Amino acid sequence: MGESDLAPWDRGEFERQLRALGERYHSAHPYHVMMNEGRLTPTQLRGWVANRFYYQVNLPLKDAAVLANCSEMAVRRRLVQRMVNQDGAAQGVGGIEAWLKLGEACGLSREEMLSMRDVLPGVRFAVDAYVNFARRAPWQEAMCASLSELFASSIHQQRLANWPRLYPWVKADALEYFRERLHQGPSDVSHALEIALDYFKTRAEQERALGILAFKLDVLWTMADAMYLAYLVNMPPYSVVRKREGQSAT
Ligand code: AHQ
Repeated sequence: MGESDLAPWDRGEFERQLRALGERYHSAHPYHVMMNEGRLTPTQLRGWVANRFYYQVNLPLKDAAVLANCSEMAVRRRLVQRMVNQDGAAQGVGGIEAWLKLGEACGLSREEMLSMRDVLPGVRFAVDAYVNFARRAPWQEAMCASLSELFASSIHQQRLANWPRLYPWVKADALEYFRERLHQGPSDVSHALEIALDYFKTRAEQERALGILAFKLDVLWTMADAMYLAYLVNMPPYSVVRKREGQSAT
């Protein structure tokens, strides 16, 4: 009997199946484990902030792609709000601005982050795969991919709780992005979850939803893999470990 012949999971079991993928969330990746244990050097932390900036600036493009495919006004309204959360309602506010402030507090310049010159090929390919998926998939499938945020609250809480102690050289008020996301994320992800639980009906469709979420978890994991090879293994040619004047590589 193939998957498509199996009876669909009820709503509760379908949600449980989605949440069970959380064990593959990037909080378990060695890069994030080391970050949370205070074991990253300033260069390795800067590398993470500079590379994640590419993910951050692509979130509004991803949400705009979903919006362009979405026929439902109420959902479009939420997608517009997601974009405003990142782009800001005006110059100088919003998630992307908060990420730039985080980078400056870690010793990166705005120009360096905005230039994207630190972005590793593996990070670029993973993020672009996510945006391109959102462009061509049905909007409900693209919303399903955002369900990786089901597992995000703890990783933001860990950063807020630990960075001031583990990375005291990063000004604590620079962690605004994580605070904002803790506030915005849960309603975003519960909205996306309702859409998924309503849209994927048959067992085959539900299994597809699991595959979509697994793809997004792979996007996040692969980003961390690329950073691990470059900034922890120092593997050429992408160990673009920015040697600052007078500083050692670490
Ligand atoms: O800051 C993050 C964010 O705004 C979002 C939106 C959501 C999406 O649409 O895919 N996913 C997401 C995530 C954010 N931060 C990541 C982190 O580790 O700081 C986690 C990431 C996610 O879980 O997908």
